[in-house]
Amino acid sequence: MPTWNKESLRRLVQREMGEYRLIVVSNRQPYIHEIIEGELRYAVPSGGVTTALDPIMQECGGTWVAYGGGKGDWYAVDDKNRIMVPPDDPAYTLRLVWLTEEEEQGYYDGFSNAALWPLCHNAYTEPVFNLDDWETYKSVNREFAKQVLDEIGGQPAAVFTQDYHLAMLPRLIREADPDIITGQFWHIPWPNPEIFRICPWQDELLDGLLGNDMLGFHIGDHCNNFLDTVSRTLKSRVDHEYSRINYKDELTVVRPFPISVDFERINQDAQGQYVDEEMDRLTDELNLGGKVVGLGIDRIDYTKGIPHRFRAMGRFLEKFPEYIGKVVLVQAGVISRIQVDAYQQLSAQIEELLEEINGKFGRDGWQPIIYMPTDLPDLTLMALRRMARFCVVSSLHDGMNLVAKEYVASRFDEDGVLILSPFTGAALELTDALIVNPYAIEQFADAIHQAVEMPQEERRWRMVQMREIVRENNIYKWAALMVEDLMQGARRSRRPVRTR
Ligand code: GDG
Repeated sequence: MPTWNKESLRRLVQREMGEYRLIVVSNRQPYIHEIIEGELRYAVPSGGVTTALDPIMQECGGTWVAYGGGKGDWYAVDDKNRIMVPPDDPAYTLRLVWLTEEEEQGYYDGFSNAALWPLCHNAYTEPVFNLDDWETYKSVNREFAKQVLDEIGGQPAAVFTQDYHLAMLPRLIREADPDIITGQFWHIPWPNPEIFRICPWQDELLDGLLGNDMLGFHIGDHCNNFLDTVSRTLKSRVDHEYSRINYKDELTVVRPFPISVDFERINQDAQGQYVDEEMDRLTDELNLGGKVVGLGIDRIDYTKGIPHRFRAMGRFLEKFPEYIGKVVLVQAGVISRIQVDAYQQLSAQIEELLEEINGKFGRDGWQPIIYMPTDLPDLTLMALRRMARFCVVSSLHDGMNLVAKEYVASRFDEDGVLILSPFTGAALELTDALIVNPYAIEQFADAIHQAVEMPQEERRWRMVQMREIVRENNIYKWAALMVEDLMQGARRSRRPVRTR
């Protein structure tokens, strides 16, 4: 089977979708507009969902409906709240939904990020269930549904919803127009029923999600947890063998689709002409000459195990003091969701640990951890990946983790060591990483030691194997298998799909 690429995905979409329009719906927009010094500028927000879907929309066209969160968005769109994107090379339509500050707070900061996010991640942060937030979550889902239906205008369409912000959307769409094909991808883990049942509104959430013809998760464990949750909660027939649910006489198939990255593009970008210059600049600016560089890139989130990583770095230097002054961990990534209490506590904890570890080991202008919590340009992130002898992904729980796959895709030199938490979806594929439990500080410190001392030949063969896997299981394969499953499943189960 040849490797999936842009062209083969485009052919598959044309064949499978026929006259159906593709509508992607997500909370976050792929391009955000701001007014900077009186001028309208756009930026690409960071985060896994947009990183994965934008290249697909660029190939396949269609409409992406999302919340317009940028201060300049209103000035960028037409009277239907639409704009063609990417701004430099338009390929698909972006349609924005406006929310008030109160709506954003209740739906996004509140129910999505203070309730559902901790509920679905085993990171020992207690979910906050607030009735007003829940009501706002539902009313915002209704607003999204209204905009999506207006965009579709009664034409044949397949709506592909993204993530946990929009769990109620599929049911609303199906109730309004049962001919619309509905699929959803849940980008975060799904917990077991024992955990999920603490949600006071679990029945309604599940009812919303079962408005989908197809529901995708990253890995089989999350699919099984979802099937178990439904069978314990709703009156339904759950078929574990074929991984499908019959509820209200409608079928939902539940499938694993491990998400990935655009391997070829990252591999090319890593060889771009400015990357070497940027590596030189960073070496000077951060005083990295002659040092072994370790790297972390994460949204600053309590699921990513950043404090665990810092403590492991401290323990590594305690156990192997010969590396004091010789190894540096660069931690990059944007501060996120700072309106939510748990994120403010995380930021404070990180600052404290930095002070403690850098204070204890730092000397003569050298510090063991360089913390850069800002939105760094892609070029800088790429240069850091290229410079890093090892990259640390220490999530306490993570649906997939694209940072791990991006690191592998950018190492065209077949060098570098990936230290990877077993609690990521990525660990099922990248078995040649050094897999280490982030809670086990001794093993974690030893893994850093092993990464630093690993002979070049071993680094090479491990990296070669991991690159083959990411090259093969790339983002186009993720999209192709899902579109195929969604359209063929709908064709088989509840209605004829119109083809050209
Ligand atoms: C969710 C799931 C799943 C990070 N910091 C910066 C930056 N990034 C980019 C990374 C990567 C993306 O953001 C993060 O993706 P992840 O997969 O690591 O994590 P989540 O945002 O939590 O995503 C996750 C994903 O959805 C996809 O399904 O893998 O499990 O939690 O691309 O490189 N990019 C920029 N500046 C930063 O500071 N520009």
